[in-house]
Amino acid sequence: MKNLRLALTALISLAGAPGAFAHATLDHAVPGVGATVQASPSELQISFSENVVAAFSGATLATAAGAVIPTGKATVQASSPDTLHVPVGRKLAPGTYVVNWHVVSDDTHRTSGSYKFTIAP
Ligand SMILES: [Cu+2]
Repeated sequence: MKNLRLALTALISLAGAPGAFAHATLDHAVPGVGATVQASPSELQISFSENVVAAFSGATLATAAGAVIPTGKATVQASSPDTLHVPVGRKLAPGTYVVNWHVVSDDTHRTSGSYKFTIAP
């Protein structure tokens, strides 16, 4: 195990990423975690404690009743590598929505979780 950790540390150092071995946990989001907003968002912005790998990360959106809302491919911008951008496929009606996210962080660890937000014009 020690050799594996050393090998991973070397790989991550080569990739130029921070060497921290912390899992990516949810830091904040837009719309906010548990927040009530007036307008339907055109995208979800989900920020983590670590940088995330877009190719292995994403989020699904559903109504409180479980109806899935189409979302686009998650992207990460170079200027904010800890933030996932997930396009929302259509205008959302008033109500409460559930975001289920999953990410792979720079340290190759996978984490997931969920949060809600409400639209109330
Ligand atoms: Cu980790």
